[in-house]
Amino acid sequence: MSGGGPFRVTVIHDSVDEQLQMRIRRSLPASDHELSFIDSTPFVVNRSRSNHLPVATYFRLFLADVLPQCRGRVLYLDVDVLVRRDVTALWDLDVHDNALAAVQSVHYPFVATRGAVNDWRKLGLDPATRFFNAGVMLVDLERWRGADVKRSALSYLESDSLGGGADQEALNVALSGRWEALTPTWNQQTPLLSDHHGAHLIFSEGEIDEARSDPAIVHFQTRPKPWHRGCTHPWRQDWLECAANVEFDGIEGRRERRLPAEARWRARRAASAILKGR
Ligand SMILES: [Mn+2]
Repeated sequence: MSGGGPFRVTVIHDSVDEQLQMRIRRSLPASDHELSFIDSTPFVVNRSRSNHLPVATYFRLFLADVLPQCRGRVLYLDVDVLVRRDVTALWDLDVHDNALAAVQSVHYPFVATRGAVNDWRKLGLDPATRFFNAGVMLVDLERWRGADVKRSALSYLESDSLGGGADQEALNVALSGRWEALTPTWNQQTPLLSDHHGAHLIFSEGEIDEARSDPAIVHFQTRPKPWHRGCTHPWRQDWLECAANVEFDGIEGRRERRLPAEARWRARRAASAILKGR
């Protein structure tokens, strides 16, 4: 992360042990940023019923519970992002009466897009309701708590309407279009990089140019991720340059799990989440 601050950074996780936390701390530049790690499993254990969702699926929904003393705004970031610009500019944006600001999804721009919200009609949603990508979210905690976003999203996650979009789908249904749209530079999604995925249907030429050439936040959405061999993402080199300054060896060229191994790994995670829930 460059510039701005001081920031209070909280890592929400379920498996970062103390040794790894120390290495991450030692990797950070000396600054007055405050870093803490919160294992969020306890917030979630009674949640993963029989819907086979890994516990980490729920973490985003509990962000206001993880920071109970926090008022004002927080910026939620996925782990697969590269922040290239001072994010304090985001804090000053007017989000009007909304609990959340985010960037419209390129893969799923509207609730009626295939794979976004299957039951949009049953749920009474306008098919043109915009759908956001939840990898970067600026959240107004007071409004988030006031609007009970977590509870609506949780009840959707446990309903029969849930498709394949997990917590991102649940948040979009809970807010049903009541979120502030950010320009795509704050969440450069991978399909923005080519002309063939419909980005021009939802963003202006100027917004797309900026997000492609000098993005504030790059979101490595698709596999292979930049730490995998064979990644050809145009911002991979920038990611590697950042990674070269941290205390991790051999970060470049990790072998990507083959699909069956990936499926087994996910199944194990899901299984352990269900066991913990009992
Ligand atoms: Mn992501």
